[in-house]
Parts: sequence; C-alpha cells; structure tokens
Amino acid sequence: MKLDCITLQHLRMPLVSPFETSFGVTADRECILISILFDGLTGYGECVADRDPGYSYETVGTAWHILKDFISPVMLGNNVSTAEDFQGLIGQIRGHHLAKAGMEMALWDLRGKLEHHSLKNMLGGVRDRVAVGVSVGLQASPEILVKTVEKYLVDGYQRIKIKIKPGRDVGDTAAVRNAFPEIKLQVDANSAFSLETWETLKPLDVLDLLLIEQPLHEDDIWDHRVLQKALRTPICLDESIITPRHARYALEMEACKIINIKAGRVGGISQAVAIHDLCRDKGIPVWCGGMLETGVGRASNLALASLPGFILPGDISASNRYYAEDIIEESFSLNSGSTIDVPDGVGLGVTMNQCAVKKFSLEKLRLKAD
Ligand code: OSB
Ligand code: MG
Repeated sequence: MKLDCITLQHLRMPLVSPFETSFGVTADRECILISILFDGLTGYGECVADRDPGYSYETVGTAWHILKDFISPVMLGNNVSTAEDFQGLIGQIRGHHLAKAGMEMALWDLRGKLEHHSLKNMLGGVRDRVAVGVSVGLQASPEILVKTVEKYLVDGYQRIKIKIKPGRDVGDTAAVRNAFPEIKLQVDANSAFSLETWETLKPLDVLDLLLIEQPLHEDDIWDHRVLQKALRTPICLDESIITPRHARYALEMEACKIINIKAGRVGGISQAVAIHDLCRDKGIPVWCGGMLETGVGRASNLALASLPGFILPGDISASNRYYAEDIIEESFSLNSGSTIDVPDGVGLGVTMNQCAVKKFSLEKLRLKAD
C-alpha cells in the first residue's frame, strides 16, 4: 500500500508525579504521535524520544527531523505494507531507532486494522494478560522511597524496580529490602557507574535482587562482561542493546544474563521480536521495558510482552501510574496478581481521544505524497 498522508504531533503530557533517574527529572513527558492514513483507516504510533537526550541521544527535535525529512518521504513514496518492507526501505538511514520504531508501530496498527488482526496475534503472542511491575524513580530520601514503594505494593504491584545513582545506591536498595524482605526487587542505574566506581555496588549482591539493570556506560558491552564475572546477581542490559546484533554480542561475551527489550530502543517491534527470538533460543529471559509511554505505546508493549520469552514482569504499569488524563479512551488497569490485560481489538486495540490529543499538542505537521 502507498499511504495517503502522515501526521506528526508533538505532545507534552503531565506525569502524575515527577520521575527522577540518574540522568534527570521528567515532570512532563513529551513524545511524537504519528498518524498514517490509508483508504480511510488510520494507524497510530508513538515515538518515545523525550525532550532531552538523557536516556538516548535522540530527542523529540531529532526524531521530528528524521521522521519529517527522511522516514516520511520513504513511506509516502513507496509501497510499504509490512515491517519487513519498512526495515528494508529505511536501511539507509543510520541510527535514530526511536524515530524508526514510532513509524513501524503506526504501520503495525494500520495493518492490523486492514487485516482485522490484533497486534498480539500478528506477533504470535501467547498470553491474554502479562505480568507487570512498577519502576520507581529516585525519591528525596530512603524513608520516602520506602513509603512510595509501600503505596505501589498496596496498589497490587508484585515487582518493584528502583532507580539508583552514585550516592543513592546501596542505602536506598537496602532500605527497601529491609522494609520488604520478600518482594521481587530490582535496580536500574541507567549507566551511572563505571568500572572505576562499580565497587560501591558490591553490597547489592547480597540483597537478593532479580537483576541489576544497565550499571555501566550506555555504549558498553565489554565492561559489563567484566562486572558480570564479579557479581552473582544477574546484570540486565537496557541502553547497550540497540540491535539484534548487539544482543548477540552481549550473550556471546556473557556480559549479561537478562535483556530488557524496548521496541523504541531497537528500532521497531520487528527488531524487538528478533531479539526475543534470539534470547529464547539461547534460554535467556527477557522482559519488556517502558519509556513512560502514553496508552498508544503501552498497548504496543503489552502485545510484545505477550510473546512466550517475556518471562519476567515488564515495566508496564497501569495508566493511572503515569497520567491523570491519557490520549486513548481505554485505560489499562492492574488485575489482582499484578497483571495487565493485552488489548484484543484490531491493531493496537486502542481508540484515540482526539480532545486529549489536541489539548496536549504543541505542534502538528501534515505530510502528503507530492
Ligand atoms: O531505563 O527503563 C528505563 C523511563 C524512561 C526512560 C528509561 C527508563 C524508564 C523507566 C520507566 O524505568 C519505565 C516505565 O515506563 O514504567
Ligand atoms: Mg532501564
């Protein structure tokens, strides 16, 4: 199919509470909503680049440029029906995975709507609901952190991830572990440590953590291998795994024992599935990471996490953990047992709330084939 039109919308949405990581504080989440039109149907995708280049070098600004000037012309000028077609055509555009993944998501949604399939079924998902946890940002003190974690446990989350950074590492983690000796607990450093400073993390090894996520540099694999050799706790890579090849490098180097999969980071759902398949072949557990998505990206994450290899709880929390008002009509809620239902409608299975989209929109651009 050849698209009729593409719309990019830069959104800014207030989070219910600011989210602090080792790379900064986010109070309002920004993203790009991508709409692609064909034959009266619209496919939606979310590009998860944020305002600042904290997690990734990509920002809303760079993704807007790449989507407008490089990816959209390819989409409007060619017959593109499948993710495979899409990946083939954008092969000449180096990097910019968050931008590419946003467009691939819209293509999956549109294809699902055209062919009357849910994303879950198109991907080969095997679960109707997926196990989830919550990612808790850095708090003002370990005491406040324990209170915040307690609130999420009361809400029903059965797996807690806390953010750490130098100076706010072992103390915070031990406080949570001491307050809740039995819970599934993991930590995420977002690349805040180095081989020179990692030894402060050594006491984490006796806190019975599910995993330590991305302790070292975002572009490193080798030093993680060195660190994994020194730790019992599994290292899980997030930022470092940007393609299926990088997943293979990490596994061959034994740099990690677990991989966090985010479709955005790896350049699309198709690439996320490829990493899932590789890890499954090698017996490596994976889980679905999150980027504080709107309901659009959350629906995509839920479908992805329904694949069989996603055996650890994902960073996919209920809608009300992120936003008081979302851009979709549906709202994802937590079931007892710390799961969320996978949408079963066609495509992503969500309905846009156009009033909310308009309310949060900072800029809108319509692109047509010439
Ligand atoms: O490192 O997993 C991360 C949010 C933004 C950027 C990076 C990360 C995160 C999270 C939140 O941890 C996960 C979520 O969406 O709930
Ligand atoms: Mg992470």
